[in-house]
Amino acid sequence: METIFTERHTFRNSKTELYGGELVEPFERPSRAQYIIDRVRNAGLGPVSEPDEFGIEPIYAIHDKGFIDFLQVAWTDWQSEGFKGEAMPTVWPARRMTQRIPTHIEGRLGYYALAVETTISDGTWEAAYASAQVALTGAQRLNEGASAVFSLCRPPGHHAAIDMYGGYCFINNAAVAAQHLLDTGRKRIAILDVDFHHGNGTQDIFDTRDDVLFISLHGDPMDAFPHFLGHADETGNGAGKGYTVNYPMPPDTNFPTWRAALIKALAQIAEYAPDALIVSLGVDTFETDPISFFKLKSDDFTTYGADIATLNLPTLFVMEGGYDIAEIGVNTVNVLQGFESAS
Ligand code: OKP
Ligand code: ZN
Repeated sequence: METIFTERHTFRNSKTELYGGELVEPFERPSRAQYIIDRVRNAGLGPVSEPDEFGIEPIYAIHDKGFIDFLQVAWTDWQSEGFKGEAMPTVWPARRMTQRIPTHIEGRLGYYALAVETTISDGTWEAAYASAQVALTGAQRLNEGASAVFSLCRPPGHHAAIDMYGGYCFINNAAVAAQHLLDTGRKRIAILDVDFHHGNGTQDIFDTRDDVLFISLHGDPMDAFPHFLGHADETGNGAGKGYTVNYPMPPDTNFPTWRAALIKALAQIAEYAPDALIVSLGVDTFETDPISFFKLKSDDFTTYGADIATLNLPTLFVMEGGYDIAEIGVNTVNVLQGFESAS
């Protein structure tokens, strides 16, 4: 399987994350991608290629223009205020307040942020943009006839909504890739999100659409980030009714329980009969992940990679989360090798 990767992910190197009331080194850090690419190479998964250039239009095709233009200037606008730390909001358009977009950078940060842990810092836009190009290149490889591709995206994307960033995400890489596949001739795409966290951004983007089936397995939002989306009764709206499926699961969920949800999800994807599958691949379901609460073991990732292969669909794996950094490479490549061994 080919991997698409660029060192430009290192432009995203924020120094701070607000966690437990303290500013700590971010869990989402450059060494994550380094561990994954090292394992891809050492395991002999296949060739590693640089992304091609698709420009900004495929990003505007998914996200609000004002939001994307904000991301490009947020860091310089923040610096112009003379602030010493990295950019983060302190105020939100909360219940019964207006949804007008303020002029001041602090107001715009609150308008476009869905969470405060994720700072905007020097190079954030450049890395997020490159990450989207990595996803687009993977999608284009499917168009060129590849049966499976790994887009090693960083920063991740599945929390990025139409006009909101947060949860370490800025541009929704999986959604941008899905739209590219639709715009180049495919009729139906399924997105299977196996990251520990609910893919609220992807759900938001495709909520009212029937050309993308979105299925997510994740920690119950009553107990886990993003807390305000991902309940089982969210099934899509309008034309999209029935094309969003959520499997929230409680703390300490083990592999047999998780896999039972996966098997249901795979049956629903088969029933939908998409032209391609995108897997939002987060390995923060691992038992020792520092910010998650599922109990998957390294071998389980191999097993479920093989399960996904039974769909026999052109498949694009898009990297999302995973924060037990020492094991992130092994767990990620286990999914891809499990998939290949069953293909
Ligand atoms: C991004 B991705 C835990 C706080 C978690 C943000 C998590 C973002 C996860 N107490 N804060 O889905 O892996
Ligand atoms: Zn996650």
